Amino acid sequence: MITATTASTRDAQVFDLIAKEQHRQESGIELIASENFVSPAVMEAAGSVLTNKYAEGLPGKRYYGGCEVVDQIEQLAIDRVKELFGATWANVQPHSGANANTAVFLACLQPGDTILGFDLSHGGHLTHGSPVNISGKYFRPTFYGVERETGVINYDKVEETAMRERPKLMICGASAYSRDWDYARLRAIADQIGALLLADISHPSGLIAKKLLNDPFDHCHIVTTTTHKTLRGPRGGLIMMRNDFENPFGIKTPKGELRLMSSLLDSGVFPGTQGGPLEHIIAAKAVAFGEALSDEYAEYTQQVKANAQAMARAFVDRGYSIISGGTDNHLMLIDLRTKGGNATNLTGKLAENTLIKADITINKNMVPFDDKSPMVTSGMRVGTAAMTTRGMKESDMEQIVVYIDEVLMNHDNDSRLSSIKEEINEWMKAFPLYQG
Ligand code: DSN
Repeated sequence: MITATTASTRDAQVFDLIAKEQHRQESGIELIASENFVSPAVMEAAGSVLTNKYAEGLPGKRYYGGCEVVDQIEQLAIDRVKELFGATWANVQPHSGANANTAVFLACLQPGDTILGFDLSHGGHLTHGSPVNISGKYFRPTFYGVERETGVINYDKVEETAMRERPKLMICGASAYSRDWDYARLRAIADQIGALLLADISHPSGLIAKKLLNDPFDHCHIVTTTTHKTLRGPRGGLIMMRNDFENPFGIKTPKGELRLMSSLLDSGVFPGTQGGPLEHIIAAKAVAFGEALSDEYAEYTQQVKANAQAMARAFVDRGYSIISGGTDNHLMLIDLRTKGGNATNLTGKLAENTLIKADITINKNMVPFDDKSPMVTSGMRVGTAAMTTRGMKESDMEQIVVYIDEVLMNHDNDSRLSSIKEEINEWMKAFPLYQG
């Protein structure tokens, strides 16, 4: 029998550290654009007995017995996410966004095939062809980027690159791009060269679900996302399609029929790139998708967007330069070189290391055409998903920018930084995270 943990049998080393992390999350300002805070129900499902179960396969088609209950849970997650995005097919098993993308590559590409993605140094993602990732090692990566003058993607240039490079798969989506995407234009480009189009909507997926941004599903053959950013679920990934279709690669079933893309993608996840699905995390995804179907979540996403716009205005008012001049979604990328000139010598690294002293968490980020290395950078990326979950509104975003500016302008004044930290810790008590 496994007995319940008591105060005396508890693994203090681990649980004291978890308590410290909870305190860190509760007492600081969290602006990492890819982070959010999940509900207690999501955490309860993620910490449930479902972690004990092996369930390789799909609902109704498993390689293990005893899957009657997890089948129902996984089916619930699939049904809810299909309703949320208006999709007709979903695989909720990818352990992460990176795994979701790798499964798509395995389903659609052969080693050496050409892919075209958004340049990482312009705001793209590691898994869209970076030479240090499997996507750039096993395939031939080519890239498009933003214009130096505007910070915005020029779709005519994307077309030129696609026509020249003839990728088999085009990828749109980013981790640091604050503007919406023209999915219809990208599909028109993909159709000219017979490429498949993948949208990785990991960052703005919550805003897309609530129709606050363009809908990729009618234009992109395949859509991937993480579940833990604006979608506010447990850490994980998923793959979806609105319209399934026969694979263009001639891969047939034993009966000689062309396999559907959904079947290739399912195989890309398991057995292609993963083993047993994390049914506890899939249950937590189901809970989060249920929450995301609510009116309350729709209001939350509207507030995320309104907060990002208020924050962008506040940065501009204080002399900071935002790449592309503003934001359509939940995040923005700030070029620190324009603030304070050489007198402050601000870099992303200095900003990240100084802001954390005041309990403000951001990440340093390359800006397009950056003259500094990825470990230093000229930029910082911030997003509003997490602080909006804590109940913050537009005026709070302005206050956050006041604090950030104050910290950066006093980066060599430790006593000023520690008094700002105290003020912030006190202020955060007005936005409780996990009551009780
Ligand atoms: N690490 C995520 C982000 O911060 O955007 C992307 O994988």
